[in-house]
Amino acid sequence: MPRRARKPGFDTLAIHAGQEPEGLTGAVTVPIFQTSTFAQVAVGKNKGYEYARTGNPTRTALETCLAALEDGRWGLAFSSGMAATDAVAHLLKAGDHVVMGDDVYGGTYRLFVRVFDQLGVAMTTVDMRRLAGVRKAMRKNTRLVWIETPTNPLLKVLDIRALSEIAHKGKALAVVDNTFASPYLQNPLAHGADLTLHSTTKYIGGHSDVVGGAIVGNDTPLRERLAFLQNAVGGVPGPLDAWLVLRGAKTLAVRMDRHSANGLAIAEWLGEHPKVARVNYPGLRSHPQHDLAKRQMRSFGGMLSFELRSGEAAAKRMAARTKIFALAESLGGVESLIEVPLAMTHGSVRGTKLAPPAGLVRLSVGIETVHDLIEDLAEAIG
Ligand code: P1T
Repeated sequence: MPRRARKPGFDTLAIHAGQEPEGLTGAVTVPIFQTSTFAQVAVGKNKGYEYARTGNPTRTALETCLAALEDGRWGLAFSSGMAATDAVAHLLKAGDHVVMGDDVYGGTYRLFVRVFDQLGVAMTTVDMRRLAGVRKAMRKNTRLVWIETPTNPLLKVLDIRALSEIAHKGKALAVVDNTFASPYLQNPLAHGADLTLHSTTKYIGGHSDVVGGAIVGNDTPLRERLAFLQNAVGGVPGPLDAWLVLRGAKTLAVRMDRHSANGLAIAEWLGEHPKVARVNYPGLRSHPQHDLAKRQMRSFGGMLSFELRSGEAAAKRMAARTKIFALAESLGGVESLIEVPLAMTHGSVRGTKLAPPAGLVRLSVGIETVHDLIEDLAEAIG
């Protein structure tokens, strides 16, 4: 991209960062370098790539683009959000301690309590809306503070700046799982976080056709450690998957605007429905952290959750009845999805203090015509 005095805008970066026309043919779209290895010029001399687990030009384009979108110095792409989370967890060693929010994606919690716990890494979960509780949870050996915001599935909004300060005071890394917001709505590095992490399966990919993950940061030694883990552990995306995520990223801004508009309209509609007991959406004035969300986020996205007055059985009935909203795990695609977290995405927190209400319904509001979505929900609520 030509150098300019003013930094290019988000939409321009999404389409051009790391994506110069290809040198040999001028192809405007980054090619899918579907190769596992690269011929070397001489022993010890190559053209920047040697083996595709270590690096692949399609993946490099994606990593450069994601770094630009999060306004970070570097990006690393992984084969899934969990592979990215695993790389961060591998920065820890036996005897270290993690402080994590008490409402996170079930798989994130599971990785720490079922895998890293076995390796000697302890964890405390705490309601991160209360900073005093977070300070109390910090120990001498706390090396990681895991901040997912907005949270999955209760849409709590956490103060990235304040939590990063607490982490840094205790010499711990502040890592934000930015999956629900996407880089278009929230840039955690600008609020003091050390790393921002994504399941690119969700909004960045945007079309429910690929699984991927990413980490973006500014600190160079941290990049070296994570790039080492990316290669040593090997959870890398293949070239086609990297390309699909990169293609999704190009339209992230326009999609997020529509997700946010549809999300707000549906949250407001649900909020007035007589059968709905409560709606969790950061864009509603009634959300307890609405002011913080306005400071920290550009808009509020397409994720929301709610409870029906008549409880769990009614929630499950409703989730099975929608016609446009597909009953499915995952989120962030152009099509709307509905699910019951405790029975689906958050089964691994069942029986713990992290368990969401059994009757909680979660929506990933897509970019379809909003009246059709509201009609679908109205008929399913009955
Ligand atoms: O599925 P994967 O790409 O490995 O990403 C894991 C992940 C990480 N962080 C958050 C906030 C997530 O929501 C997820 C995956 N979540 C779902 C599949 C879901 O339906 O909530």
